[in-house]
Amino acid sequence: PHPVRLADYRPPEFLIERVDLTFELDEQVTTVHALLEFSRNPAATRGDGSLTLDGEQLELIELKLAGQTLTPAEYQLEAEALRIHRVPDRFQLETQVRIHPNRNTALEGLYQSGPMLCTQCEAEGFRKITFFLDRPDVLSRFRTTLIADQDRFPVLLANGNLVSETRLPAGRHQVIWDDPFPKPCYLFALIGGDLSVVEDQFRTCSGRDIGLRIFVEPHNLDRCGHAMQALKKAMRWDEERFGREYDLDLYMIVAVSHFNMGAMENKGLNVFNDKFVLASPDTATDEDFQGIESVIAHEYFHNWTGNRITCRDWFQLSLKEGFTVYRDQEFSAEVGSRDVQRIADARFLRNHQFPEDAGPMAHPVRPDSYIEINNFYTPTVYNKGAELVRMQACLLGPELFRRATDRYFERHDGQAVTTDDFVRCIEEVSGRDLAQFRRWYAQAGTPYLDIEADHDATRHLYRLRIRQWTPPTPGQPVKEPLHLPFALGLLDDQGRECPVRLEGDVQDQPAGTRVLELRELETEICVLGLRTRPVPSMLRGFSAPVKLRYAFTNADLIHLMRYDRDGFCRWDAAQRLQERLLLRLTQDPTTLIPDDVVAAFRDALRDPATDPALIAELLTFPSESYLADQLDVVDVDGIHRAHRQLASHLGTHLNDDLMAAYAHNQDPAPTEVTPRAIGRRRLKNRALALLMAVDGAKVFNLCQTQFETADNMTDTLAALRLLVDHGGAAGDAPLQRFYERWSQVPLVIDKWFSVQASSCREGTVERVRGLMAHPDFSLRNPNRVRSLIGALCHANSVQFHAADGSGYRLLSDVVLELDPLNPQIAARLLKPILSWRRYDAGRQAQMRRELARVLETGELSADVYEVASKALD
Ligand code: BAL
Ligand code: ZN
Repeated sequence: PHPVRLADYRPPEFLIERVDLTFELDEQVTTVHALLEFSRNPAATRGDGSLTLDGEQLELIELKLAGQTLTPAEYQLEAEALRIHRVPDRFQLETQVRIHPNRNTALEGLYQSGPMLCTQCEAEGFRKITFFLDRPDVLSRFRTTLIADQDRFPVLLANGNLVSETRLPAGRHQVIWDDPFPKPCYLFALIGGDLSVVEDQFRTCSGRDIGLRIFVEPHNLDRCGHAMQALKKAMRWDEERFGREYDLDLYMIVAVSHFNMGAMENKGLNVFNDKFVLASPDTATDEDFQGIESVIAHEYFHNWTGNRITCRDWFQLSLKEGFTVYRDQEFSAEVGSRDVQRIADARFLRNHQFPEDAGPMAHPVRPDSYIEINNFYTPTVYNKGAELVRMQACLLGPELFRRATDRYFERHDGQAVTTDDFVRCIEEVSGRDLAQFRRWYAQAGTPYLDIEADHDATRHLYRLRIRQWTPPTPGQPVKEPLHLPFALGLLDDQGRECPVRLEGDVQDQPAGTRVLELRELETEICVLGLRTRPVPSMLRGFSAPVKLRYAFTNADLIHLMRYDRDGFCRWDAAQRLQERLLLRLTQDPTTLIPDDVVAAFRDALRDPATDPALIAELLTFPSESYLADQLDVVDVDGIHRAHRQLASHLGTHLNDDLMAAYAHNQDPAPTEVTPRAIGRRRLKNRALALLMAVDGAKVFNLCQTQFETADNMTDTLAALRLLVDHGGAAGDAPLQRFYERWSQVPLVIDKWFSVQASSCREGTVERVRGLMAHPDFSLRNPNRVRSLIGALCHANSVQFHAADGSGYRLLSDVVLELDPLNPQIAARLLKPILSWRRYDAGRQAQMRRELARVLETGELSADVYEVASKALD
């Protein structure tokens, strides 16, 4: 397969103004009739007079140009294209093709999910539905006619507004939809099925009433309430915060059980992985509830950032994804806790994006080449992309940033644009030059800030020296300095905020955070008027996605943990203390755990003024995979042992306080999912986990009782995980009971698989192999694959990296079996062995062998080929 390069971008030679599609829907054979109005694009250079359309796995039945059937001599049909040798400047093209939804296991294009038919077209799935210019810069008006058996497919949906519904002979019916907004074909969607609907309404800021509908299979009807509430909140928030009003009269969401991604923002007809729609307290965890709220909001926000303004090409994916993730993070921060949200953002970046930047698939937020675009729906494009938007918002401040986004929406509505166009709006409104900032979009890798400080007690001067550098990444050996906001606070020895006064300040500085800007390789910040040495609180709010290195003393970190007003820095201090200890314990299990550190965690537990959710975060250790990233050679077993050792130490020395926190946060309203109730449950279950790290019948019984009596899934699952991890064979009975209780609810059975696959219990790899033969397991359902194979490979370092290589073998066996079915999911699974270079020689050899085995095997998809070959490069 050949790479596609940003440098080769050319505007499309033809545009398609109108698209009229008629589907005769059937699981086995669907006929797609397309009437397309082409015209030459005046902005493009003229080619050789031919037209090339994208098309894959389409059986061509009819091809007419301007009403005339074309003879085989007039066109050429290739595996992935249809070339018509000669076309005029303006013409109508008519095609008819056959496709086979029930054979579509890749879940791109039109496919069957259980009893339903549904579509997924982003990024390049529309070419599996009909011949088209399948690229995001071709925007067309779509009209869609759906014809199907009335009994099997009573509900027929497509984008836009409903035009008509007609009964047809022989038990069939026809429904016509029209979307007045021009859109790229990746936003096309249709649904056919026997679905029930939950309806509601939303009155927009201008007084228009919008019909809101969530379609699900009938037995799921009572689990849509949370999603509907989230949708209404998101619609209001987008009006208030970004001035964005919804445009169509109808907003539809459909939940499907087979879906590669989380959800898809198709215009007016979002298709969702049912995991991000369906919830009731007995079947969904707090995390699920929060995930639903944020994904519902994310897809809704795409209506403006993605749909009304879309991407010129797929290299610009972060234009819509980075901005939309920023918007959903801000929404979650405002409806929940800003500190806790920011901690979650930072943790995600550290656990997933930083390792990507440090591995063989490292790429800029705006990549400059790809083999398979599906491989670039990544933490870098999404989450680092969101950080770039956030940094620009931080540099401008809220008012100017709002003016800049207003300008962006106004100027580019209805267009397909680039990340550069976005930055230009920021520059124009603010009058700032962001030329250097733009490097963030083009340069891969995580920058380091190496910081040193000294205090001059006679001159009352505090000096910070900051050196920034970015390690090389594949294809980018040399890195340039970046422009970034550095939010700084200084705490005195009583924990009070000091003013950050700099030389040349004309105004008095209030005490508190000051946002400074770094641009140079080395920057010196000289703060005046400090009699005593302060403790620096740096990168407040995680003001830039960088790795900060500074020789904090334990006392500094304890001080920040205790006094910092900035939730991120408080958490970061706790993380640094834990990381330091865990890495020392990894190297030497006899390392002493200092009493003052234990006392700091005790103080956090006892602090009545702190949100329980934040206390839970302070007590949650850096993940084993994050710790692995901090070592030159990963010590899988040492890290796991250190994790258990620290948990057990805290469990022992904080026993009374943990017990008290557990008892105090036994929720009086166990089925409530408010941020407060969620935070209390989180703290309670973190306390339980630390207590369970110490052997003892009393706590084990407590955990068992929680499992048996809990009436919400958060508590049930937290207890089940602990019983399985710590109970050995005693975990089997609860697992069996859980299965029997929930065997009819697939999303809960996903959890049953995942608890077993992520358990640190010996023999997990073998058990996962056994579970692959379980009647409920299927490689054809991505949620199932993620819950079993994904959980083992991505969330269970110690078992997956078993020294005998059994985890790697299982992974490559699955990838090889899955690739012909669903390449997108197969390629994603490979992630944990891409960084093989970071392990010991024995594991390296085993991972390399499995990657080579994958690469050597017959016909690989472009998806898997790209990932595996880059890893071995
Ligand atoms: N556009 C793909 C799914 C999402 O990011 O919303
Ligand atoms: Zn998105």
